[in-house]
Amino acid sequence: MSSAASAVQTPKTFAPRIFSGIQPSGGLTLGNYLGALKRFVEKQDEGIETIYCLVDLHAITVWQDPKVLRQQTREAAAGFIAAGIDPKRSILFNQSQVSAHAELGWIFNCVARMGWMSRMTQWKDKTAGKNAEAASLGLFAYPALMAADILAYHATMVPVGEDQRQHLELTRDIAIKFNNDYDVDFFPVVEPVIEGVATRVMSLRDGTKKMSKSDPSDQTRINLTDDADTIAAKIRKAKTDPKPLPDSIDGLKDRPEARNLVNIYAALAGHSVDQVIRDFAGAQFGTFKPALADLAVATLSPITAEMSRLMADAAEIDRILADGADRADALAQPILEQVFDITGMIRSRRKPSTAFQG
Ligand code: AQP
Repeated sequence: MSSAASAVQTPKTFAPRIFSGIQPSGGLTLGNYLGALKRFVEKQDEGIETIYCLVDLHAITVWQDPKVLRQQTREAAAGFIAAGIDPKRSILFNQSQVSAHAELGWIFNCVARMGWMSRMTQWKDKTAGKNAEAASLGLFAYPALMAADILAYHATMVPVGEDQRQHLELTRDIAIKFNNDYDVDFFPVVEPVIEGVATRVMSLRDGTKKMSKSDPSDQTRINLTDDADTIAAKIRKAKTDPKPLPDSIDGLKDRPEARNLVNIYAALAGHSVDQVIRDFAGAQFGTFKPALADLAVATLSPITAEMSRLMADAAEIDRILADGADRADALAQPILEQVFDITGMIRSRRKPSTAFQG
């Protein structure tokens, strides 16, 4: 611990600011939409400052074909805009265009501890049954980069799905350790925003497994690019049990596939799970699944159509990402400069006006 920075006065309160991201490691899924994207739009519409990032540096922690990655990044940007993110009101950009993420990520690699990282369940899940020695160092260090994504903006709230809860706890630990080590009150301790009935949308083929864009089977998920027939077919073939829907939530206990489809319906309709159970009590899946398919198609089709319209103009998407990156950079760079000051890095190429004043 250094006492050099202890004389420095730093802010104790932080203006509300939201940051969140999605990896362009595949096409966006219904899980990404309900667990994250839909709520990103709600937060934007509440008038809070919102920064949304396509985290391409995270995506390459597992192999990505460069051409496909570029395509998926543009497609994800189109998905955000089609779902309601307004690039004028929110900052929308891809991570690699703002170097502060990687630079602060390195600093946090030096703050986070090996033991913290090795306890991350996502690391364990992604290496389970595989040779962990062959996994990239980036995959192991992923949560430190995620902490940098958030803290480079002094973001205070992070809307995410349930699977990211542990990574956000680690972000809090990193902020607290940095503040303690350098005796400053510099980084906010962020609040996870994990809300709604669809914080964990499950696979259509296994109600105990998360719906994931990198699952080898396309039948496990609904993609935002799926057409109406594909959505209906995937829901029709979704795994269920032979019983009808119960007349109370308790009746969904130990029925993960039924629970998942009811949750998806509730999230798409904007109803409570209770309400859905009331409406469909005693119904067979032969009745419920077509109703769910109609609702999913009605919600997703306009988004899919708008995505494909936007995708026809890659240059316009790149322009939007460049503008977002410029605005993100303007917020992150002064914070990063202060981090360099706090940690004792000489910044003699910099204009004195940007130095850390405490
Ligand atoms: N199934 C899900 N239910 C609810 N929320 C979900 N999210 C992802 N899957 C679900 C939320 O979407 C945001 C972006 O996640 P990500 O793409 O950065 O990484 P992830 O959580 O690892 O998502 P995937 O689809 O499983 O990606 P891959 O397969 O590449 O690892 C996060 O807020 C996440 O909680």
